[in-house]
Amino acid sequence: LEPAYSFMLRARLPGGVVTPSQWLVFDRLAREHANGTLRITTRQTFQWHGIIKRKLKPTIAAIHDALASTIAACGDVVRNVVSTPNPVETGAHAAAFAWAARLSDGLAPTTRAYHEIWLDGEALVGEPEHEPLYGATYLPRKFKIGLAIPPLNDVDVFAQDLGLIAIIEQGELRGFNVAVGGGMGATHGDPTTYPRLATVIGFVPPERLFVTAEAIVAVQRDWGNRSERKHARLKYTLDHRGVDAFKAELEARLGFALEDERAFRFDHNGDRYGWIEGHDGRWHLTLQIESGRLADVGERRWLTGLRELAKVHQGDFRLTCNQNVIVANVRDEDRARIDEIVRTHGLDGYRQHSGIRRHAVACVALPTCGLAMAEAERYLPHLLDKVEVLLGEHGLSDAPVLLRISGCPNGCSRPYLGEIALVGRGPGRYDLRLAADFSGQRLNQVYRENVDEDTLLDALEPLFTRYARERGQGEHFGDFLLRTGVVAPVSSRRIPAEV
Ligand code: SRM
Ligand code: SF4
Repeated sequence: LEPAYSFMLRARLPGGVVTPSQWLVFDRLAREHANGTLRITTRQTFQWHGIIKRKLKPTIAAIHDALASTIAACGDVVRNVVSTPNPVETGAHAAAFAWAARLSDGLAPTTRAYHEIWLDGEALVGEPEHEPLYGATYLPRKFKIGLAIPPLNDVDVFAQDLGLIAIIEQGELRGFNVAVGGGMGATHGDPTTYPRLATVIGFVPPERLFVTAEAIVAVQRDWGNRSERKHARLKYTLDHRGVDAFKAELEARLGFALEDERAFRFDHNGDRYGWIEGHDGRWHLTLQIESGRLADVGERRWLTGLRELAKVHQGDFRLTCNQNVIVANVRDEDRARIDEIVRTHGLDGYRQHSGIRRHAVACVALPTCGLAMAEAERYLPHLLDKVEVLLGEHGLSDAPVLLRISGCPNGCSRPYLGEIALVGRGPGRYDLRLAADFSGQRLNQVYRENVDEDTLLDALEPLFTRYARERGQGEHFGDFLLRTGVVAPVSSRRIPAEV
């Protein structure tokens, strides 16, 4: 008798776009094949947990029949390309999003093996397949691409191997600043691994974007470290070979030089909750889904609520990199009905949430993640309850503070970009990191190492006291900690996971 192994499946959903009919399929799979929950990830897609082995194939087939896929959602390939989740704000936003979809399609593996194994496709016999970009040995490691449209950095563009910053002038998409070498993952106790922010190396007009992205992936394919997996991401290639050498190689392969980077400014890297109106008069409603977990628990009937929305919604859904969902492209006359479903299923909690709760992100961690050292998603609500008490005592309940928690240093919630971050060390113990900025452009630093909950709350309390008294007008918590010297400034775009 074989043990009842269970698996996690992840869809590939470029830009996080989901149609209502796809939603209904994904929801059914969650209830019939998985653990009764749908999990929105920090890369704008869905995960299903707890799928037992014999249900894997029918689940993948159903995802395929819904015109989605799981191909290249994992592995040493270009992963799900993320894009600002509200691309309909102006016509130029829609054009930028179309580029994200083009990159996702054009840089995906072309293998038919996936179809043969999972979809009962034609058997592959004879000559080995030719992968034009990936070759026989694929990439040294995963490769992540994200596209942001200033002033919103809601994809954390500097955490991507390849970050693209859309430059929109007079309502026209002029092109993209190109940033390379972002990444979060690190290993405790190994200072040769570290989170790193991507470096902007230039600008390309739209018609040169695809070839540039493809060439960047190809240089990493050829230059990336294939003997030490911990150093195989593009960030290490750049630091080992030098950004200038990388750029020179890229331009030599392209046959043209990148233009000088264009000016841009990011305000924040969170989501905008509630309704906003798009350029074409359609409306978009962002709902907060704590840790991205859609489940029915008590008053919160979020899985059912989204299912009911999918039954009536005429537009589409957009998953965000902060694990939330946008009910997008709603006609004005349909808003009341949407609001009613949202209210009756407890999906409007964000209205009452404190500033810190609205900006909290947690990775999955226990019980499903085999790499977790500490709790994250399951611990977040309890931690927030306690931190909120401290903030409330100082009149800071509405202060927007960016909190991120990861169960280990791999950094799936992008914790190194949290103004306050907890990175798991062991059961109930975390590194407390502080003083990233509010827009995903500065890494935080270790403030207390390997501490339990009491110690980290004791460490935060006096900082909240000072922040309440001494902060400047509109000054964010992370900036305040840096200005007042609680955390020392670092000049580098990369810092060891532990200092
Ligand atoms: Fe991640 C591995 C969950 C986004 C860095 N990540 C894992 C695995 C698959 C554990 C494993 O390898 O056994 C986790 C599955 C847990 C579970 O039970 O579901 C996992 N990662 C996630 C998700 C679901 C976190 C979430 O709470 O939403 C995110 C799924 C993204 C997606 O839809 O594709 C997720 N992971 C990220 C991000 C954030 C991002 O991409 O914006 C990062 C940091 C950025 C980066 O890659 O540098 C991230 N995950 C990692 C790493 C460290 C990679 C490294 O370079 O060191 C690992 C471990 C590994 O690859 O060996 C990892
Ligand atoms: Fe698992 Fe670590 Fe990623 Fe959290 S950060 S999901 S614990 S691999």
